[in-house]
Amino acid sequence: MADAKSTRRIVFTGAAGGIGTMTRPLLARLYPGLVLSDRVEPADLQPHETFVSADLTRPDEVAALLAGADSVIHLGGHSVEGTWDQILQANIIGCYNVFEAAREAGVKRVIFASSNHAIGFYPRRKRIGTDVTVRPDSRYGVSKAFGEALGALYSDKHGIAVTCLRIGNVGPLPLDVRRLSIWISPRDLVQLFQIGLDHPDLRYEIFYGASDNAAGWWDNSRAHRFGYRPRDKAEDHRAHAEAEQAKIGPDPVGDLFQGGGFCSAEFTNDVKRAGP
Ligand code: 15L
Repeated sequence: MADAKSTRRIVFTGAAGGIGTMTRPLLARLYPGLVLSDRVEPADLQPHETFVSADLTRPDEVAALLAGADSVIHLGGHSVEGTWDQILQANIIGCYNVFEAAREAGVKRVIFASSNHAIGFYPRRKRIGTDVTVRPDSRYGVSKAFGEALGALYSDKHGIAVTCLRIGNVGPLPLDVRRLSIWISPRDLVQLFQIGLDHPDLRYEIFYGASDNAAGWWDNSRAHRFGYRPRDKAEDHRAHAEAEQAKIGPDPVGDLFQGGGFCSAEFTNDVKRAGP
């Protein structure tokens, strides 16, 4: 028999995107009440899946989407660097609309997909926790820092349990040497979603979205304290990552910083002044 946990309405924004596509099948098994949302329906929507379209820049559409929701996994938005207007609409206004509609609807939990690009200008040689000052590497990274701040506000002021996941790079394999440090498998990411959706003590947390990576730069002890036990290791795929890296030329700026190419794009500073 389905219990309350499995039937509660959990809204998943950005469901048609890359991360949504990789994690949906795993989540569907755990949470049959999952409602997928995006601007357009995923091409591979399954008969058992529920889909509601919504444009996150439209407060009325977001309010209708979240009516009656228990929790939200908010992945929707622009997932790489973009023009200011793209970032403003999709990631600043869209994110605000989601938190505000969540408050109005009495949503209990929000999981916000932040990104490693909120802290991308930390040098690779530095190990950081989740309590460091943000150092965004792009307008995109700034929008993720904004979402983390918005999450803190809605947690402190309105009592929503908010989990911000500074996601590294999600996929079946680490794509290059940088990703050996920041990679996360889809099933490890789903484990972090589960903590955000179910952990009884959660109020406001930032976790790194990374698997058990020996070359990692991040202290993820907060996630471990909440029970995170990643099952996958980037090192198991080192040969693949190094072979892919050999096809990519050096990036004199990006190679120094955690955010990689997001740091070197549009870069006009002196590298020494920027940090490493
Ligand atoms: C991100 O935040 C992006 O959404 C993703 O497309 C990758 O660029 C990833 O970061 C990364 O840093 O590899």
